[in-house]
Amino acid sequence: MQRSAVAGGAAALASTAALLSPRLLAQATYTGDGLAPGQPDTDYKPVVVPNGVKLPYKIVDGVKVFHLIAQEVEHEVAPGLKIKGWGYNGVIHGPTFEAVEGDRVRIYVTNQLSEPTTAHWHGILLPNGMDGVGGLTQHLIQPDETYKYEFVLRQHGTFMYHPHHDEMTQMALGMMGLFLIHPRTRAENPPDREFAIMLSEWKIVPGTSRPDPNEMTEFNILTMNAKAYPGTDPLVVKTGERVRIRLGNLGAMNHHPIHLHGYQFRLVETDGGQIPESAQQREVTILVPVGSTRTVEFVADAPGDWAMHCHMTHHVMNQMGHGALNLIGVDTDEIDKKVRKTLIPGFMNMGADGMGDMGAMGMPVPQNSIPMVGGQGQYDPITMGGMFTILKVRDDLKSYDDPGWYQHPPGTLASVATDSDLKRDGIQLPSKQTS
Ligand SMILES: [Cu+2]
Repeated sequence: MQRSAVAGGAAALASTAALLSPRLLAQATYTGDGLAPGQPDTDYKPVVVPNGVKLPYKIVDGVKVFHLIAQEVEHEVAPGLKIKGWGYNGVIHGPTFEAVEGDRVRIYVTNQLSEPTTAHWHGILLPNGMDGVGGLTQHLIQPDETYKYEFVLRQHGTFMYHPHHDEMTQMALGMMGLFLIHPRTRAENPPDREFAIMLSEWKIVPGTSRPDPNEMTEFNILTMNAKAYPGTDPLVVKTGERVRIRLGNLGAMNHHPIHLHGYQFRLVETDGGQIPESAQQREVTILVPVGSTRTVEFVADAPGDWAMHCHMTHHVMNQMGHGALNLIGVDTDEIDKKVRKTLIPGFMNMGADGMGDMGAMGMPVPQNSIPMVGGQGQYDPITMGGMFTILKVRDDLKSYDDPGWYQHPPGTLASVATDSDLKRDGIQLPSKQTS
């Protein structure tokens, strides 16, 4: 069907077809050559990808032309930890595609790896031969070869891309990216600030730099856009702005329940499309399953520094928190002395009083590794690392650069209880526990 054929009578067909099949709707709307290339700022407001970059494109005869180059990339996961991974165009994860429904895209993929690869456009409705499944729908892209993919974007939403050859290795080393498609018609009530975050997980043995693709269960680096806290950039918004956060998960094994403090958000979209407003559920945590995207929206009406993180507690720790002995409640002085004397000079056990002190004590860690917990907060160390970031909402912002820590108005900050507080409210303190 050509464009001219759908201009008139397709609306009625489309509305009933949509109930039966989004593909029918898509085909009724955008087939043939595609529409005029959608333009940033005119047809859409670009999405912010914290710590990430967009893939540039040029327009050739009405087609958006992109070029992905698969290659080895050195990447800093957080200060102190650099890895030798695989990515695209010099970055891990790969750069984010941003386009508009109806665009015709032509994507060149050059393979600079030491093994074959392919590119799969995850969640995108396209001709079978463009689907990028090595062996099944195409030949492998051999080292130094360049392949060409071309299709019309028939939908909008949050999608992803990744190799579909030796997935276990290539994705474990970082090869994945986001593919954002804006609606052709701008929404009536568009978000003021839009963010996109890819969730992933890695096994990187402390002191090494090559992610281990053989790991099945014990991932020790959990990332948002390939950064572990304190490497993650904050999401900065002005009070009152409508915020949309697009989350994708291409980790190997784990689903991630992403929790935002201070707000209820609405689940507005999955990779299966928009959710009608009447069906949008309010949540404070959204599970992002492997191979899926979830998009949430809220109005940022509460200023502050609000944590946003995976709620699996082992996913907000960095390398050194995993595999330690459980010594909580044990008097470890004697153990320390004996081990120091006989086995390891300078040995220091970890965690007899809980593990909250492990970020603060400047504990030595192996070269090229990061401590278990995150960074220094405004008041004390933040005992979360990994899949953790901060939503910073401020009344007065001159730019969207990191505004620093939130200054809590008087009377709105938790503080130590005074004797007169305790007396006034009749709080009896228990006698100190002895262990
Ligand atoms: Cu998680």
